[in-house]
Amino acid sequence: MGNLKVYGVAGSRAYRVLWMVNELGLDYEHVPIHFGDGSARSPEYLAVNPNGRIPAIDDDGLKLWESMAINLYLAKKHGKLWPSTLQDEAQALQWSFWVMTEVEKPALAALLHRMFLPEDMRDPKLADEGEQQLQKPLEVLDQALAKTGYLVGSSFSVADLNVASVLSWARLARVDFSAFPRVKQWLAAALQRPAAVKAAPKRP
Ligand SMILES: N[C@@H](CCC(=O)N[C@@H](CS)C(=O)NCC(=O)O)C(=O)O
Repeated sequence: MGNLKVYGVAGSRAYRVLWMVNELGLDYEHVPIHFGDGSARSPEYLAVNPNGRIPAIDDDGLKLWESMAINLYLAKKHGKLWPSTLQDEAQALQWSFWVMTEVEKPALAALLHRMFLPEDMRDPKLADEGEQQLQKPLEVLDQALAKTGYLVGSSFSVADLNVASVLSWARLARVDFSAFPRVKQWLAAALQRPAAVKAAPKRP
């Protein structure tokens, strides 16, 4: 079975990877490296991810970082949530790059400035700008979901997981999805999957 370590606390981008390992039903050791306390800068951790960021994995000696790359690797390795054709595989890569380049930054702006930053550091204008910048990608996503209700093929795959895990920030930030009903429903269903619920940070 091998020896898998997942680095990074659930309340970070490591959530995306924890969700994936739960979907795959893998045995793993969770190493809850935090991003705010210097532990991601220790020499031991820098030997896993020289960027000093979470998440990362060590899979039987393979050290890998970048949340989307990790999830694509794990799905392909275990042959689950992984598309069965080259064309669908290409689309899973497409959606994973897309969500990082088109969605992550504005979603994070909305999250930081509506929820995560201390109140005196929040700038509502930056949150609203983030929400505004999400309109076009949300429209693209809504159209893409029209055919089967999933991003690639006709069942839940790594593409849905990668995109939904990033968009979970927009949902937390109370971005208005009412103009994108397919996205709203697809996102709610994805985030309610048992593996996603299990991976989510436990709130007191
Ligand atoms: N593109 C990377 C980003 C990783 C990242 O920035 N993680 C944050 C936590 S969510 C982090 O480690 N921040 C610490 C820092 O930047 O010093 C990925 O998706 O894995």
